[in-house]
This record gives sequence, structure tokens and C-alpha cells, in this order.
Amino acid sequence: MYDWLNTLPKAELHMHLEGSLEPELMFQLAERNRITLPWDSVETLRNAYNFNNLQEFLDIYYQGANVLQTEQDFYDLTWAYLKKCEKQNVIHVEPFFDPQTHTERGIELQVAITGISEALADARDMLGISSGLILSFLRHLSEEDAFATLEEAMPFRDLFFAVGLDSSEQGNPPSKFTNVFAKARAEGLLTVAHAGEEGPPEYVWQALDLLKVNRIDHGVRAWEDPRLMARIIEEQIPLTVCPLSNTKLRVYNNMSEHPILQMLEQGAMVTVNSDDPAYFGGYLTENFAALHKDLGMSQAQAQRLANNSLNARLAP
Ligand code: ES4
Ligand code: ZN
Repeated sequence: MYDWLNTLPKAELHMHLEGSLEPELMFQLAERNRITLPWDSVETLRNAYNFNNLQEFLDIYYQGANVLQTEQDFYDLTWAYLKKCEKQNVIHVEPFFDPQTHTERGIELQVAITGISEALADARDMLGISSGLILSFLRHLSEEDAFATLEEAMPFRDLFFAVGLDSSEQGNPPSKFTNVFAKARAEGLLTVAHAGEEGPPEYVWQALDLLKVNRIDHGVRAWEDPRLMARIIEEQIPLTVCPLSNTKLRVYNNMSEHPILQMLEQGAMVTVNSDDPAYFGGYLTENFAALHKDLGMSQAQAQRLANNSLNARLAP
């Protein structure tokens, strides 16, 4: 089954490039940039990947991102992910990057977006992988900070097609970013937002009604609200679901509790994604394989999920 799932043509619509930083590359870049990491080896670092919630993960994810300093570093990070996509027959990707994770520590937005975009362009030419980049705002920071980030990014407007919203969800509702999302839409950008990962169904309503998003990232907690599920199905709003992420961050204690196949069977436009593959135990095929192993996903269901991912693409 793994090989069959691996060969299936698919798209990835929810992954954070900073979350594809494998420990080996993190240590390599630390050495290249003469940065001291708070872990003494790849093994120690991997052993730290035991999270009880989103925040415990984010604390390590932001620390790891410190090794990314030069355009070449961002290129190497992105290229390693795209080579993995080639191996797993991922033919289209719409990855996120978090400019504020880098600008906050003095790395210019231009450095990150140029390195990433060059790798995406090379993957188009050399690997046949199409893509569109999503600029994601950190929701634990202010809306004013998001406005400044959008402004800083406008000279590179042709290098990204959408904005997103990620980081600590609880206590940072979509409503906090209503104005900056309106501004992004006025600039012709599409919009997505993480909602209903740890946060309540109310945050999914807000992402739809206030941020007017074209797609919901995660959205699994919509399952608790039948009225919301009815709307998601009626309007065929894509949900980018991340099964291994949800169990690693204990949104569900066991994959057997995950509602993704029930959502699919009700007619929701759900897709499978890896989120932060270096931290959560696998890339796209591993996420599909986990659904087969733990939820008994059939080949027909896998085919529908893969088709959904290709149909829920937003990049031009
Ligand atoms: C993230 Cl899993 C997840 N949730 C929210 N924000 C994130 N940034 C990177 N991974
Ligand atoms: Zn995510």
C-alpha cells in the first residue's frame, strides 16, 4: 500500500517550509553560519520532538529556524523539500513561509523570499513541480506588525499569490486580523488561515466571515459544529487536514479518533497534508499511510483525497 500511495499523483496545500528543516540540515547550517544550537546532537534534538500541544512545538520550531541566515540557506531548505516531493509524486505545492520568524531576528524578508522562490523556480524547470508561495502572518504578533510585513513584501508581490495566518491559535482569533486581510484582498491576494486546529469552531466561522478565506487550514474542530460542517460541505470550502500533525500535537490522542474519513464521507472537500514534516514524523505519503494503517482508509478514499488536493489548488 505504501508504494501505491507514494505513486499516486497528489498536491500538498499545507506545509510550512521552516517545518521541513530536518535535524541533519539544521546542524549543517548551524555549522556553516557559526551558530550554537541548544542541543548537542541530531539525536538529542530528535528526542526533544515530544510535544503535548501546539505551543511546545512552536517553541522548538522558532529556535530551529535561527540557523536560516542566507539566501542559500533558504534555497537549500526549500530544495530538500522539493526533492522529497519528487520522490513521493507530489506534483504541485503551495507552501507557507513565515517572514516574521526571520525579520524579528534581523534577516530581511528579501533574503527569505528570494532563496525560496529560486528553489521553487528550479523545481518547476528541473522536477516538473508547479507551485505557489503563501506568505503567512504570525498571529501571536499584532495586526500592526502584520501590516508592516505585508508592506515590506509588496516589492515581491509577483513571488507570492496568497497570505495565511499561523502560530499560536488560542487567544489569537481571526478577528484580530480583519483589516490586514481586507488590505491583502484589495491587493488581489487570495487568503487562507489556520483555524479550528486547537481553537474552537467559532474561529472557523470568523475565518470565513471576517477574513473571507478561500480555504481553511486544519479546520478539524469544525467537526464539533454540525451547522458549520453543513456550510463547509454546501460551499465545498477546502480543509487542509494534517493527520500526523494532529496526533503529534495531541489535538487527538490517537489517530483512531481522527474525523477526516467521516468528513470525507459526508462530502467535505478535505485534503491530506504534512504541516511540518521534519517535526511530525513524515512527509505526504507517510500521512496517507497512517490513515490506511490506523483508520483503514481504502484505495478509493485515498484516490478521492488525492483528487481533492489537486482540485483545491489556488495558485494561478
Ligand atoms: C504550525 Cl502545526 C502549526 N500550527 C500553527 N502554526 C504553525 N506554524 C508552523 N506549524
Ligand atoms: Zn500548519
